[in-house]
Amino acid sequence: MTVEYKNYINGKWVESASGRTYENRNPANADELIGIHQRSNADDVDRAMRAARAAQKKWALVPAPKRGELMFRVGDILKRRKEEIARDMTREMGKVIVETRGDVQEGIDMAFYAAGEGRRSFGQTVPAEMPNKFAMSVRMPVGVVAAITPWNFPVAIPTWKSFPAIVLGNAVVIKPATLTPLSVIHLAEVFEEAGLPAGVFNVVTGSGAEIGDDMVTHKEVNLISFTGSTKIGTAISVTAAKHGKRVCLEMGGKNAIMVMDDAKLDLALEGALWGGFGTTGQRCTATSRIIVHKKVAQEFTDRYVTQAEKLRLGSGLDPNVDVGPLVSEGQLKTVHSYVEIGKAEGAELLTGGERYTGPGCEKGSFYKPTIFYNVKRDMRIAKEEIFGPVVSIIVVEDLDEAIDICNDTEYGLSGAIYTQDVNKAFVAMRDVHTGLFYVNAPTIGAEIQLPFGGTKGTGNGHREAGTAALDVFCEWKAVYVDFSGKLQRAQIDNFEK
Ligand code: UN1
Repeated sequence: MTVEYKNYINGKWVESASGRTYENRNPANADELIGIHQRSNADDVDRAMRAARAAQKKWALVPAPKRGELMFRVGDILKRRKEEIARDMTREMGKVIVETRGDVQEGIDMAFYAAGEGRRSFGQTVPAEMPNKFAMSVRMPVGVVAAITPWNFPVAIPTWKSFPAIVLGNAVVIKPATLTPLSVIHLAEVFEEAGLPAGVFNVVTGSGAEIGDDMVTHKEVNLISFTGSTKIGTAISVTAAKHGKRVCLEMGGKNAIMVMDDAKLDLALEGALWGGFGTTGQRCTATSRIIVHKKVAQEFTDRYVTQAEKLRLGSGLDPNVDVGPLVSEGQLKTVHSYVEIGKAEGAELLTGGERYTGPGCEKGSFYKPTIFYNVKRDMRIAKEEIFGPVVSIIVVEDLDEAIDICNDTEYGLSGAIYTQDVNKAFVAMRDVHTGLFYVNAPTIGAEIQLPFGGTKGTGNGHREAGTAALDVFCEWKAVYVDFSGKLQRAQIDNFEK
């Protein structure tokens, strides 16, 4: 029997105001209906936002260590439910089970990390310039956070946005990606079991086209935290500016691995395989360009193609499968259109470049791991985010050219170098203009205790995770306490004679 999942508003599971719903199907098998979800409209968003505002006022008064304790419980419950949530995630978005387990694990890590902030959330105390005066800064919650999250990390990214926000005294209304609502429904169940007060975490499912604007412009919203495409993020930024809302954006990437002539090739190949085809290439951090030194280009490429062709495609629930389907038919069309563009631009298609319909994959959105060679820096496949299993190999003369090409994109999320030369590694670390950088590891694999995000078109200067998250989800308040019993004029009374 098909389960109908509800919205979660003010601690209650409720139908959408319009009563409309939509289907959630398995991208590995279009015949499999996973569940029915609410198709929300502006009224649902309004209810959720008002509930969040009322709840936030009380939640902010709960001592932060208590809020942190609740987050420890959330982490424990997620640990207990890890396998079940991972399996549902594989069913709704396709990536292989080891990866969906990793996705939930990233949420568990974030729960324990954010929980600790309940007893930290450091501010500053500084000397005051007047006698008998005290100066300090304290962190204040921002208020109501509207989180708009993508389908590629259906648990991890919602936890990056909601866990620190909640420990820091905010309330959250989240709209998960249309394609992956179930993972966020599970998060709401976890919060419910952990005993989070009603209204602090709310889920409104539905399409961005229908409720995206309401999520951004609602009068109760103080901050919008968005992860998704640069096109939508930019539009959100413009709308938010008009409505005076704070915005934290994580958008696209066009990440490169640079393979130098002294690199350990086995290691670089393994990294390029994982970075390029892990999550079927659907990570913001995915390796979509390999910039390889001419001396090793041929050997690297030959071996890369051989290894890519050995990857096993199929249902992500099968433990022998390496690469799951793309998330949807729409995504498959986009990916394929880029393959056509690459061919038309004159890049050499070495492998892949077409849908895969092998045994067990007839009814899914599978696409063969695809490698282009002889890609030039100004080709569209070298510049635009594809978000699929398509890797472009660019051959270079030396490190300088590699770094130059690595930086020659409108994005700045992640970069990597494979080399045994510490000097080259440090030069690249300094000169590659990205928010994440890896030495002898691929472009994917960030850990939650460091800031996550990128430069240029990838973001708007903010970072998620790590201590950087505190600055997104808090306002600073500078507090001066004058215990002199008289008026002391700053910058004047301590200098005027
Ligand atoms: C994303 O690609 O949207 O660093 C997030 C990584 C993961 C997170 C990726 N920890 O690849």
